[in-house]
Order: sequence, then structure tokens, then C-alpha cells
Amino acid sequence: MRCVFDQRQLAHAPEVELHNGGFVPYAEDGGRVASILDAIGATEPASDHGEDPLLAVHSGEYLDFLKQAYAAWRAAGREGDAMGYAWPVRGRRALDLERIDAKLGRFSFDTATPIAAGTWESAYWSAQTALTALDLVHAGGQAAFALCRPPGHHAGSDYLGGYCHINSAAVAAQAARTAGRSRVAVLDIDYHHGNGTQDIFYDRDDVFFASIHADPRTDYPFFWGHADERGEGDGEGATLNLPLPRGTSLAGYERALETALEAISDFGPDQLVLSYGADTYEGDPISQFRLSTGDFTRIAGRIAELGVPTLIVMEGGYAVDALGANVAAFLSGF
Ligand code: Q9C
Ligand code: ZN
Repeated sequence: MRCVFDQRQLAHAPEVELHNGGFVPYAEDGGRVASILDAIGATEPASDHGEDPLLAVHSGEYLDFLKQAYAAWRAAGREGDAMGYAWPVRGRRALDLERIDAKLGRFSFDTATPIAAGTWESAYWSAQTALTALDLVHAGGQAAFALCRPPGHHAGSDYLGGYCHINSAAVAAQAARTAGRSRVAVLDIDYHHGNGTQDIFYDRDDVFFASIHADPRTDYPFFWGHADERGEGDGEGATLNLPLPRGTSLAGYERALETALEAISDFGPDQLVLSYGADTYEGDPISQFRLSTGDFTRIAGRIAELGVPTLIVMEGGYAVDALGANVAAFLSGF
């Protein structure tokens, strides 16, 4: 399978994240990419599709914030990476906010996602990586892999979070629509619910979103991904959430997968975007499912049976030593 990776995605290198009341080393680090590159062989670089495809799912105000946040943080005399400390709870109406701290709260939802010197560059090229791999699918490949980093599925139209800044899967799904695909399905199999992707397409009937993830009653991102979230307006019924308990292994996972695949098949997509997280692995340090490396091959094979052209976008996965093998096992299943 053709794989796209761009070195500029390594510029983003936060040192720490605030978790469980203290600063811990940033889990979404460059070692993840090194592990994957070691295992998957040759990759091709991303080509530049410009900002328009990003603006099709993110607000201009948000992208402007993302571009200048680190400089504003430094200009305010701060050390380290930019991170907010106050958030609006009831809605986020348009306000003329001045301080970088206010903007960080306005455009984020957690403390897991610092903005460092290289964040904009890497997030931009992460989206370009997905767009380039989408081109390969449209050029006739049945599937292509976008080694995206930072990941994207927690980022909404105007907020970052969960190690995600620009939602590469959503950017690619929308780009597929713009390129003439009439019905796009996004299947999100990261351990965590893809709240950003869900939010972006929540009121639309042309992009189906299905997610299999840890029950948000026990797991991040807590406030999204519950089974009763089914879309709204035109999008009513075009969102499917399949939360699973901690400890889920292949048998339980496959039952949810069959449900998701049946729904996607009924939707009848001409493009599939797969948000793939390897953090469902039994050895993942921040997650609690029990899938093995071999299980990934099986799961991929089942998804491939849909027979829909598929863009695979890398999301999470933090067991760095096993990550490359897990991704390679998954890709081999296609
Ligand atoms: N113990 C992705 O996998 N911290 N993001 C939660 C749980 C945030 C994960 C800590 C996890 C974000 C793309
Ligand atoms: Zn995840």
C-alpha cells in the first residue's frame, strides 16, 4: 500500500502535558513516527494543497489563532509551550478577546494539547499528508495510508484538544466531497471517541460518522461519544456511536465492528475515511482495550471487505515499541 509521510510533521514537539494534576512527558511524541516508519518501509512526501481544504472544515478565526498562538505566548513573556487555564462552559459566543490566555481557552477544550514552536507547521503538513494520500486513492488505489502526526480527530471546527489541532480526517472527508464523491463515511476506530469529527459533520447527511471507542462514562473525552448522540437536523441518524467497556477484547470489538460496517454499508458511501488509532492495543499505556497485534490484521481485513476506496488516517497509539508492528499488521490486513 502506498504510504504518505512528511518530515515537517516532526516540528511539533511539546515537552509536557497536564494530566491527573501534574505535568507528565508528552505522550504524542516523535518516537511514535520513528517506530511506524521503521515498520512500514518506503513513504512519499506530502504535496501542498494550500489552506482552502483546511478552511472548508475549520474557521478562519481558529486557523489564525493556531498560526500566531505560540508567538503571542512568547510575546507575553511566557516560558515553555502555550496552554490555556480558563474555558467558557456555556457556549462560546463571539467575544473580542485580547489576551493569549483568553484565546487559548476559547479555542481548546483540554490541557493535553500544548502549542509549541512547530505546531502550526506540523498540523498543516499533517492535513496535507491526508490530502496527498486521498489523491492516491482517487488515482485508483483501493487504499492509501496517511501517516499523519499530530493526529486530528479530537479537533473541531474551532477548537483543539486530545493532541489534535487540525482534523486531517475531516479535511480529507470534506475534500472528497468537494472532489465529487457524493457520500463519504468516516469510521473512527481510535480508542478515544472522535469528538471533533463528529462535531464537524453532526448536522450533515452527506458524511456518515461511525465510531467504536471506550465508553465516555469512564474515558476521555467524556463529554462526547455517548450512544444517544445520533446527529441532528439533516444529520439525524448519520452519526453512530458504539461505546465499549474497558477490557474489551477481539470478540466484543468485532460485534461492534459488524454493527458499524452494516450501517456504513446501508449508507452506501463512495469514499471511506478511516481514522485509525492503535491505542486499542493491549499494551497501550493510556488505554484499556485488549486487542493484539494480530487482531489488527483481522479488523483491517473485515473493513477492506466493504470494498469502498479507503483513506487510512493515523490517529493515536502510544505503545511506541509495538506501534510500528501494530500499524504494519493493520495495513497488511488490507
Ligand atoms: N489517561 C488520541 O489518541 N489524555 N488522543 C487522556 C487518559 C488525552 C488521545 C489521558 C488523550 C488524547 C488522538
Ligand atoms: Zn486515541
